[in-house]
Formats: sequence, C-alpha cells, structure tokens
Amino acid sequence: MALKIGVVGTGNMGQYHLQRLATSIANAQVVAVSDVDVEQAKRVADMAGVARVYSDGHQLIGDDAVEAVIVASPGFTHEEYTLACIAAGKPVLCEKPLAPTIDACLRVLDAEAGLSERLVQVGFMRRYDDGYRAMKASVDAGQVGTPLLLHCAHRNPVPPPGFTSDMMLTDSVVHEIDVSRWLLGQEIIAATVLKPRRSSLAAEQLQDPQFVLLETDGGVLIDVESFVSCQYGYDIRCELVGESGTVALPDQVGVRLRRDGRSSTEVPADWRSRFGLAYHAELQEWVDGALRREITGPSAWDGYATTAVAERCVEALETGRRVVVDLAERPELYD
Ligand code: ISE
Repeated sequence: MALKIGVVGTGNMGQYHLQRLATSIANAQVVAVSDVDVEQAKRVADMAGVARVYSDGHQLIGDDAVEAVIVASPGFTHEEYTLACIAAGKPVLCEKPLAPTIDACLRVLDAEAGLSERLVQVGFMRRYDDGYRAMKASVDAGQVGTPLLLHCAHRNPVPPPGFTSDMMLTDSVVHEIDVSRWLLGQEIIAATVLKPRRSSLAAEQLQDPQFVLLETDGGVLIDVESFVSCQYGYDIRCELVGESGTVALPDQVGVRLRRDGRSSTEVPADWRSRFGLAYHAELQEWVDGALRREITGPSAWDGYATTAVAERCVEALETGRRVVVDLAERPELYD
C-alpha cells in the first residue's frame, strides 16, 4: 500500500522531491501539491499527474486524502506548516531549517514533545550519504579510538543570488553542525567564527571564506571552512581524528580518467549531484517509516539544536567573540 503524500511548496526542492517520488521511490504516491504561486503548482501537478492543487498549504494538510506531508516551502513558513501537521497527526518531512529562529523551533518541540510518537523529521540528507554512514560506523566501532578533532570543508562554486554572510552559516554550515553532532553523538556548546582574507572573487556583500570553530560537550574541536565562491566545484570534506587513527569521507569518484599524462576525476557541480543518492535514501526511509508510523530520521530536537548553534555562529561572526550555546532541556521523546 502506497503512502499518500502532499508536497507543500513547488519551488526547487519541492520539484526535486516530487520527481524522485514519482519515478524511483517505492510505496509512495504524491496526491496533492500546494504553492502560493498556484499557477506554478498547477504546472508542476500537471507534469507529475497530481490531481489536487492548493494555493494554501494548510488546506493541503487538512485534506483527508493526504496521509503524510513534505514541507519544501521557504524557511520562514516551516514552523506554521509543521505545527499544522503535528495538530493533524500527520508525519512530516520538513526541509531544513526546522524553523529559522530558536523560539520558533522551541514551539515545534513543545507541540511534538507531548505526543507518544515522533511525527517530525528534518531534511538533513547528509546522514543518508554512504560516505558519512561509513564514517559513523567506523567511529562507533571504535576503529579510530576516542574522537579528538573534526576537520570539515563546505565549498560551493558560486553562491545563489542574494546569498549573505549569515546564510553561509544558517544555510550552508548548518549541514556540518548537524552531521558533526550525529557523527560524534555530542552537542555543540560554543562557537567562534574567524574572518580570513576575503576572496576577491566573492560577491561584494560576502565575508567569504569564513572559518568556524565549534566546541562540543565531549571536548572535541570542530573546524569548518565555509567557502561559497570557491569557483571549481562543490566540494565537501570531513576528517575525524581519533586517538588511534583517522577516518575521512571518500572522494566522490565517478571514473578516474587517465590521459595526456594526467589522472583526474570530476568534482560535482552542486549538492544535487553530490548528495543525489543520499536524498533518495532519505526519502525512501522516510516513506517506509511513515507507513509503519515509526519516524527515525533527524528529529525536531536535531532541527532545534542546529538552528540554536547556527544562530550563535551568526552572533560570533558579528561580534568576533566566542559565543556559548545554551540548549534547552531535551524532552524524553528524543532520547
Ligand atoms: C543549500 O541550501 C544546501 O542545502 C546545500 O546542501 C548546501 O551545500 C548549500 O551550501 C546551501 O546553500
């Protein structure tokens, strides 16, 4: 039996998920879409053969034909739609961020924490990447001993129009914040953001690159280079240093080409090509979990903790100071 899904938001991410759901995800059927731009929603619905189209996400969530919801609308709308899904008792996969502010995330946590089951999953797809999963398996098996340091780089060739220095933290580094917490099983307790020399190729308004230093409650130091105008491709790196060895993400090699005296591999163009398989695994596991009413992916707590750290990173960028992250008490539902 297929899970009947409604997709809120038919922009880039909504269409990206829809296409995959329509072509390669088992046991899933998109039955409704919504977008404030209802003409666009109709075009997307026609292409995907979806009959029910709404201009208001709340109507979609209230539709009895919809059993589970993907929220892929702009970040500032995530709180209201996720709260509506919780109130309707429907599983929801909410694209990151869970909500753009700490207070908004806490409202979602409060709404879900009183339930006996989790309904909310946040779209941190890196946890579904084979490379990161292999790293975590290695760390958990004790192959490199107690973790001490984590070195990360997040490089985009060029930023999208309107990208800001703050977004380098809240939109990009937020992935490293989530995946570090998950790899280490630790929370981040402080953040410092340093400003290296600006790239002359960066857009005028951007402090690019940035160097982020995070401290965990287990004493691990995490450094993240955020560089969104690196020019050459989409490059994600991660190496964990433990007491007895190191473990790192593999290069995403398609084929290795040797010619003209050189040996080369391609660098992915963007996150879609780099994390396409991870997005697939994320969706399939979410669909399977929603059918069993057992949501296991990144939780509302993870969404809250990452937004909390990202907000403190923005403060650290602005002030040049080390900023402490104070998390709320974690509700039992997330243990
Ligand atoms: C974008 O929003 C993403 O989520 C990508 O995964 C990330 O690599 C990129 O930097 C963000 O802007």
